[in-house]
Amino acid sequence: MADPAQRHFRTLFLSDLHLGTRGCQAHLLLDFLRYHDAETIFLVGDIVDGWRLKRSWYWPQTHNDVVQKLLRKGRKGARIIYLPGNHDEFLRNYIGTHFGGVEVFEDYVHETAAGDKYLIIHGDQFDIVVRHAKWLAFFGDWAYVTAIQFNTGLNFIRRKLGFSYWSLSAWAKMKVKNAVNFIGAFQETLTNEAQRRGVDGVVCGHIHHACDDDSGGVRYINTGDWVESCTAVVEHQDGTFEIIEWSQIADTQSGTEGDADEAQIEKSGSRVAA
Ligand SMILES: [Mn+2]
Repeated sequence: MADPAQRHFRTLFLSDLHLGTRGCQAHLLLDFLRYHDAETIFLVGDIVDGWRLKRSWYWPQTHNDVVQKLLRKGRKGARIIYLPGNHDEFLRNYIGTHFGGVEVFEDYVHETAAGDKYLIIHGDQFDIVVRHAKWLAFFGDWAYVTAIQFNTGLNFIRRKLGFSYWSLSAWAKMKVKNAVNFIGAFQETLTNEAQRRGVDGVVCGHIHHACDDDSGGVRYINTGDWVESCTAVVEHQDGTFEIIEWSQIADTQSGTEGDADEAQIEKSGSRVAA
């Protein structure tokens, strides 16, 4: 018998789970996955934190359970599409292939039930553009495309040399005054990219800040993360989108002070750079 609380969507978008780090809210995520199903599941990058795991191995049972739960959804018929981010960019070596029923792409154009096209991409590809937006605008499209290639190449070299990913958003968050500017600049850059590719919108992650905004000409949707905000994006059967803030819903469902306190301690315990 179906669980009455079970919700079934056309599409589910998740990003920035950061499995393999203490910051990942795996318990809340497992709870979320228990109640939410979809025909297609997009894993929009930074799902497994390869950078952190390389430094120190952290892989508790709950993180394993998350992977198993996702793979089980795949076996039961869901299409699972994985778009690597900067923290799991080791998977960029596998673009165009699939493993365990999971397909790997650099980015993907998804068509909604309403017939709108959305670019699905993690977003770290544009870090350098976000940082140097004004200069790049001055030099035009050539500089823009070159900058993205440079960004990808630079991080490839850093990885080969054993350095960690230089995180633009972590850098911006350190300079708190710039954080709001940074979020805005990221949104603007991704919105421009969607326009450049002639799609109706973009679904991305990377900056750990959920958002749904169409004021920029195309729709900008950010899935948020499962480190701090515990948010996901769903597409309903009619093609409309919704941000689900699971930490809030889970808190009201459980209704116990203890759970909320525990989640709060976990939250403040370990932050992960986007
Ligand atoms: Mn990221």
